[in-house]
Amino acid sequence: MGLFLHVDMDYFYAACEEARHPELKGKPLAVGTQTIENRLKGVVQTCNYEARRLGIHSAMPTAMAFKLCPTLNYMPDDWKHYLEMSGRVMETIKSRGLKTEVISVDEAVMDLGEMDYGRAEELGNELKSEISEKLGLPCTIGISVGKTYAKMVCDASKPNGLGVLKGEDVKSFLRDKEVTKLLGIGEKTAERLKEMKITTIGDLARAKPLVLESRFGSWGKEMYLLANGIDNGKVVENAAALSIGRERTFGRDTDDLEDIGAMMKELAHEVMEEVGKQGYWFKGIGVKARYPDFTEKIKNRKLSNYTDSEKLLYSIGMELIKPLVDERRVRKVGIRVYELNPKKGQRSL
Ligand code: TTP
Ligand code: MG
Repeated sequence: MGLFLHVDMDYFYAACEEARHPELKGKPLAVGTQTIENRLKGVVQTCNYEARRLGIHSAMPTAMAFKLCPTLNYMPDDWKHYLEMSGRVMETIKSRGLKTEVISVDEAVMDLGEMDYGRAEELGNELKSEISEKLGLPCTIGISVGKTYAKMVCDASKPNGLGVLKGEDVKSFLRDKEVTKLLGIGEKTAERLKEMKITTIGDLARAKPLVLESRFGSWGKEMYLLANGIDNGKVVENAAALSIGRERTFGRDTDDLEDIGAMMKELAHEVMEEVGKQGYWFKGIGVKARYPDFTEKIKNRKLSNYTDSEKLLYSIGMELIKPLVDERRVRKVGIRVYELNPKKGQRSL
């Protein structure tokens, strides 16, 4: 089995703020959805580890965060800056010329092929120092025999760590963890598994694959294999580069179509700013709704022709999102464009 290397930036938005405002380092800091003046009305997007030690975390109302830490340092979301930093991080990671998938603004995974553990660890350390020296940002790296395991060992090594999980250790690493720690298993699936007396990944590994398949379809078989140390996940090159999107959390959960419309308008505008800057036509439109229980639904539509119309993006985005919020509160919405085609004379993909 080949090796995979997963990179996840530590407390990313807040780390970007620390990098350009070093005086913020070493003290609790949160980045939130609202301006400084309205800081008590929003939610925490992320916070540094000093703040986490006080119990503050992503998605917590900022009012609560300030209760936990009245001297909390606060910065308003500056996504343009974080996106720019993200681009520079990804450039550094891709500079090795290995097959790389950008997973989110602060996460990427690389296929290391037949590289051995020693060389993989060396590469991990090189990337960590390069990202730290060039950009002043900390990150954590996980290396393992599967895409999922590399991410899991990365999570387990945070912050500022480098974890290597060898093939022979995967099963014992997984055994006592709760099923929700296995990527893709959310609260709902966990509950259904619990009814089958499966609570740990070890339980899942011992379950009957046919029973799992009958309950959960092909995903049932996949989770059984994952629990048994078999990870068939592939690195899909440039997945994120092929779409441009924005998503944002509401100050409080809402099912008000007016609020949602206003947010979608803002997000569509931001997407088009970026699309315009990079010079693309687009053909695909996708929306996403995240609910208070952190489950998500997405909807996509392919247009018959390429376009660069913000108005069209917004109106189709609204059409797609409406059924997703029908009588359900949402915590976060997102909109993205894909199937991009570079305009003439501008930079190509
Ligand atoms: P994460 O990688 O989940 O979190 P993080 O990088 O802040 O912290 P760490 O990885 O060390 O645990 O998310 C990346 C960025 O995405 C995060 O910096 C801010 C943003 N984000 C939100 O805006 N809202 C959220 O609820 C979460 C979880 C993240
Ligand atoms: Mg992160």
